[in-house]
Amino acid sequence: MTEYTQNFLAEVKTKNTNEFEFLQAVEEVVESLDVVLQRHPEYRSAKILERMAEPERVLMFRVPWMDDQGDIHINRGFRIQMNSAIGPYKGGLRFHPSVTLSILKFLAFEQVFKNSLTTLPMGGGKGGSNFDPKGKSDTEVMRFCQSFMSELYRHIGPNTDIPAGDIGVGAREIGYLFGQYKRLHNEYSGVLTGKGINWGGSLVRPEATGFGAAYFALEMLKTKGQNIEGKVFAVSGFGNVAWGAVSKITELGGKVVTLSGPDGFIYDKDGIKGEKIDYMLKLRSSANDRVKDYADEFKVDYFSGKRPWDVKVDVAMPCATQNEIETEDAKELVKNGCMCVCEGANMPTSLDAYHILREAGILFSPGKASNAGGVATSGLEMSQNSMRISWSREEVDRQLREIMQKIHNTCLTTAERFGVPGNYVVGANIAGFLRVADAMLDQGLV
Ligand code: NDP
Ligand code: 2IT
Repeated sequence: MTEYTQNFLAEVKTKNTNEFEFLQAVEEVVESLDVVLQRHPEYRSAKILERMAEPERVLMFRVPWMDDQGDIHINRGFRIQMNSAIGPYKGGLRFHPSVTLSILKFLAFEQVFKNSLTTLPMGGGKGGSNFDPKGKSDTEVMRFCQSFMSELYRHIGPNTDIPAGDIGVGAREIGYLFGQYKRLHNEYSGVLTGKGINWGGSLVRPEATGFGAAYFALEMLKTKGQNIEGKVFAVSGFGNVAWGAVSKITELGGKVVTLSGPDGFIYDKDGIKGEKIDYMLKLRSSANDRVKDYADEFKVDYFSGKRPWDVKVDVAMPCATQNEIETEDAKELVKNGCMCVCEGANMPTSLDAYHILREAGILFSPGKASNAGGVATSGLEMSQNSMRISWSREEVDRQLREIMQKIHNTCLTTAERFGVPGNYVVGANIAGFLRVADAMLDQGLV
């Protein structure tokens, strides 16, 4: 790293002590940007990087709600409005007990680069709460969402900030949030994406992140003259992203043999297909958060407290959460001859693990490129809302696939242009950065 970026990182660390996830995300990006900052002194003098590491606005608020027994609970709500240089803030909401300011800042930071890569007009944001949806009734989730939106509504809007789903936030939560926004604002608009198909949602949005990741993996394999057909995949998680990924990989002729949850992982040697894919939806909506139920239902192997990365596969697709592939996991993947790691989740690979995979020459795509299909399809939902039309399933899927192919090519051509051919991480970081940086230069000191 150059002295400039070392100093920059030291300052970010001082300003954001203990925000480990945020610092990890910034460090990963900065590792890639040295070469750009050397070639472009104008970005250095305009302090573009320093500005990008500071959110435009951070909202933090109280979310009081009442459970079914009449007891009162207080959660913490957040919205990080990170960067609006290329469009209104856009990014999901996460409801999970692990949510902290650091986690949402890392996600918002990543979102800025990801949204830029889609080429659609979307800035970056993220939000959520430490609310735990596990074991809550429908009415409790509704009351929580209504309370959350009672504060958030004044800070968002279809041209200001457009939230969507993430861990713990799916169609049900988006419905309750939308209902409350409409009531408070007296306005029917595309203020959220991931809406129900009868009331402004887009076809393919529920599947889009996983579909997009599978399309991206296909493009990666093609660079080695390979295909998805006949390949064996390890997928982690069992939520929205994992479900879309398993569906598309299976459709393209691949075989997915694992799923995981906070409790452990399952190994299904025959592949997860047909009714087993439908069962994933039941697992997710059960609010039990146990993947063991799959093993009991289909009589397959279950490994308690373990991650699926020591299974011998061709492609690994982490689709659960951040830092779920660590040093030892990466070594296992290398040892077992895995040829490709395609991130479906956000930052599922730790920095050290990434360096191990990179040194071993494994194809590796960062989530900000390979999981961009979700937010890209949110962008398509926004376009449909603005035009007051809805496109067919085939049309949305066609545009999604085209966007994923374009992101793939952008990563590779940018990596090549900056002297690191085949490095998707550097390609994604630089290409995502350039579009935002140029817009910031154009817009003056804001
Ligand atoms: P879901 O809530 O649908 O699924 C996440 C699942 O993973 C939950 O069941 C969760 O269980 C489980 N999980 C959490 N931590 C772990 C862990 N350590 N090991 C195994 N399983 C775990 O969320 P999504 O599928 O939407 O999100 C998954 C990932 O994809 C996240 O990183 C998210 O940021 C990213 N993403 C999501 C997009 C979207 O459109 N939804 C778009 C792009 C990226 P539990 O709640 O018990 O922890
Ligand atoms: O991480 C992500 O890209 C998302 N959770 C989706 C964001 C969105 O606005 O659709």
